[in-house]
Amino acid sequence: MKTTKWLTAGGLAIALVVPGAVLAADAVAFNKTDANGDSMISMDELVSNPELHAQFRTLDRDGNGTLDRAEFERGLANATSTRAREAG
Ligand SMILES: [Ca+2]
Ligand SMILES: [Ca+2]
Repeated sequence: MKTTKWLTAGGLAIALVVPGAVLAADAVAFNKTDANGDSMISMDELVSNPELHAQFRTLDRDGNGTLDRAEFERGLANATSTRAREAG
């Protein structure tokens, strides 16, 4: 089967797949957090993520009271690098 062959083609395929998987994970996190589906994360919706909720005012760069996708993903990146620092 063609798909299976491509997936087992080796290191190059893996190198291409992994960054895409990270982006997809961010998109899934955003959609999961955006409970009402308006493409904005409100403070209420962020209650499910205490780590980002605590930083809400900082992450809301334009001060409009909601996080758009870019603001949310910046928060995710910050949270990830913070965890990496604490682990290392
Ligand atoms: Ca929302
Ligand atoms: Ca905002």
